Amino acid sequence: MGMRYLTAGESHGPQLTTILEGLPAGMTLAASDINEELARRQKGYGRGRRMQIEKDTAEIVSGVRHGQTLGSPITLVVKNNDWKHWTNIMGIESIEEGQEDEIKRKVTRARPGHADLNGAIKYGQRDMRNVLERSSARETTVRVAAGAVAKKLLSLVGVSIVAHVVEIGGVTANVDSTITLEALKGRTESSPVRTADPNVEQEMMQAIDNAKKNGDSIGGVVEVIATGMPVGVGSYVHYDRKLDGKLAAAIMSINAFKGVEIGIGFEAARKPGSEVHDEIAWDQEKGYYRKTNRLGGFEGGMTTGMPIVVRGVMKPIPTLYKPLMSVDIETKEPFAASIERSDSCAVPAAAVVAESVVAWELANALVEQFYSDRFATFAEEIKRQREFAREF
Ligand code: EPS
Repeated sequence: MGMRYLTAGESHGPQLTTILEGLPAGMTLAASDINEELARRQKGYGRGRRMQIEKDTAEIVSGVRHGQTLGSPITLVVKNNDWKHWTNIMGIESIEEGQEDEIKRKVTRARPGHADLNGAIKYGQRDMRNVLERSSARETTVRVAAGAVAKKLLSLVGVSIVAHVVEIGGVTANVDSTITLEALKGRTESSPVRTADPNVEQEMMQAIDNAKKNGDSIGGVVEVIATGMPVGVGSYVHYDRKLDGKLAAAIMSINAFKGVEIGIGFEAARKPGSEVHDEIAWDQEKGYYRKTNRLGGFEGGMTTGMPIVVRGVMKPIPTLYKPLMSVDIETKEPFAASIERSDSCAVPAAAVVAESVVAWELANALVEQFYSDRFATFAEEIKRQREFAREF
């Protein structure tokens, strides 16, 4: 038995919704656990005007009673404040033929790098608003809400997780590898670009300013670190149960993400085996451990008990003030794709999304492996696994 979640909602529709299923009953959960994470996602230098309109908060409308999960589906709702400006354009009821031009804000000009054209062809939509409303990264709001519930579960069983920005527009952070997760959290939370390296913070912000000034956008790299996972979560037995594979898929599922690495990742291609693998050691207190963590917490598709380190690459947002050439699907004429508003950089926000999707996968892997309908029994099983691994 595992967990699953579904999200629904359009960027300028009335609300975003997610339904989470499979969490054990008896876990403490409050709306504030979720709202703190939603606020983190909205922050970050380089965001556009839409984030000033929204103040994302989740309402829990099912699955929780008096602060505890019931074991039934948990439904979370986040209202779009912007909906009030879009009520007619995004209306549910059918409209008269003559009203089309006035009401629909029809999009026939495909923006390069977006889902617009492929989505329009796939669903046979002559109005690409029917695609972009859902392909918008606005959807990540409820993925962060789902991730917040997963993070709560992880925190209650001794797993901590944090994401930070390691690169923006070619400016790279240099973070001491011995930094504790708590210190990393503290530093990133007070940084406008969510980096733990104060020396490059200004430079990153400058890179964002430059991009904005040039009507351009920039991408970057985010890193998620999770500590406290017990040994042996995941599987070497089946390809579709390898936990590192699931994390890779989760990172790649985030809007605008184009690559993923675990541990030293692509660097491993350029090093001999003796500099890639981590030596195994044992001591009374910790049990088995690795002297280094170049493999980022995974061997054989399973956790090693070392910190999990996953990195993701976000491309620059494709909505550009500086136009790229494209084609109008009505006229087939070329045009320069331009826009009204956009984020020039959403990498700091994407770090929170990456943290959330990784948290979900880790929580799900624990629920699958140590399943109980009752949260206390589930937590007890995880504790037993840790003791077993230490004494093995
Ligand atoms: C987005 C376009 C912008 C962003 C949006 C993602 O929205 P709008 O079209 O309303 O200006 O602000 O991000 C969010 C709304 C969000 O919550 O992160 C897009 O096209 O992907």
